[in-house]
Amino acid sequence: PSTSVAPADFTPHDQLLMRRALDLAVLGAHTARPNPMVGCVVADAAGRVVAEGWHEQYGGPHAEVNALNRVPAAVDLGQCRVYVTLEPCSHFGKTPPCADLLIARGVRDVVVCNHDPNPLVAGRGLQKLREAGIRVRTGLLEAEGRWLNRRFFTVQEQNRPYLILKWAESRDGFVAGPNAQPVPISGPAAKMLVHRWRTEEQAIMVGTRTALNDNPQLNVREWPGPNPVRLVIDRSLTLPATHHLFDGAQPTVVYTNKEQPDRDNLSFVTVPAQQPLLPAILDDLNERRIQSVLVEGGPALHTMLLEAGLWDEIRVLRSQHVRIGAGGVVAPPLSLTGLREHRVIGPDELFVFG
Ligand code: AOF
Ligand code: ZN
Repeated sequence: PSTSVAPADFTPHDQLLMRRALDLAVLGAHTARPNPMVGCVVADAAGRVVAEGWHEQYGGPHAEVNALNRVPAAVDLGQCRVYVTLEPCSHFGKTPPCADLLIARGVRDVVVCNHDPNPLVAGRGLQKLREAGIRVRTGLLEAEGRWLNRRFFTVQEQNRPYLILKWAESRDGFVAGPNAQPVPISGPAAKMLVHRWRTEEQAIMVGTRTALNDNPQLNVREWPGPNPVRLVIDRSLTLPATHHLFDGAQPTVVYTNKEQPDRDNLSFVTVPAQQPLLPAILDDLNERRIQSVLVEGGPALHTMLLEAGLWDEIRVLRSQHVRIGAGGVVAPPLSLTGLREHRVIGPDELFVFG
């Protein structure tokens, strides 16, 4: 992410402490969702950290609560500054408002990274603090915070999950061989990375042809972390029931034109043939509170999403040594703009756009 310029009234030490709060927030990566990742640091008048906390668990205490609970009794909170990566909440949700807690505990100085777009908060937390006479400053490392919680912000602001398109292509730009024959493309390090990506998103999606040709498991094997929910499009229910996707090993949602009763870990969502498929899928994912989807292909699904402008990030792994040759399945077209990251991973290159 581009480094946001700190407004003039923030010192390098303020930045350091907010960076620490962002690092703490990340510790909730797999467990806070669909809530945002939030970190909080309490520093004394000399700028020394006296307590830290983060939002560890969905439904559990917020970052501020965890941090304030760890402040030693001898510390005067009126002399401290609280750094929190998200606007303290103002609502009674699963927990009482953090703004009220900060006020009650006598905090006088708060620095915030991002505003909370949640309509239940949306500025009211900051307002509460200011009305209590607390010094409140916002926007420190704003770009970093938005990047960290890009899934949460996308859902709140666009009412759809954050969409990551991922594919691996050969040196000559193919994703599969002639007749859609699966061809191993990425090396072991890139494969490990893809499994890590699977732990980071709530769902993973494939189109019909990929499901049919590759018989993918879409689970996490090479990295510690949770399995994503599997999503597959199978309009006329022609995929073989013996394929891994239907093994019941992981929650799986099938989008189809047909009516089909749910069975263990397998839900069928009927989208009538005349109804646009993508909006129906995104609405369903919203209802399931799925904030992000890793779309692992194939090119037909990717192209459909690209043409609809429905994507936030594209991650391409390009092999430097696998050549498929004429007649393969061509990778989706990619204009080489908006390159955010380029990395070498063993025999593969990673290009991230978005
Ligand atoms: C904070 N600090 O650490 C977090 C906040 O259902 P609840 O009560 O847990 O509220 C969830 C909402 O609270 C979430 O959607 C977001 O707006 C805010 N998250 N706020 O003050 C935190 N995680
Ligand atoms: Zn809160």
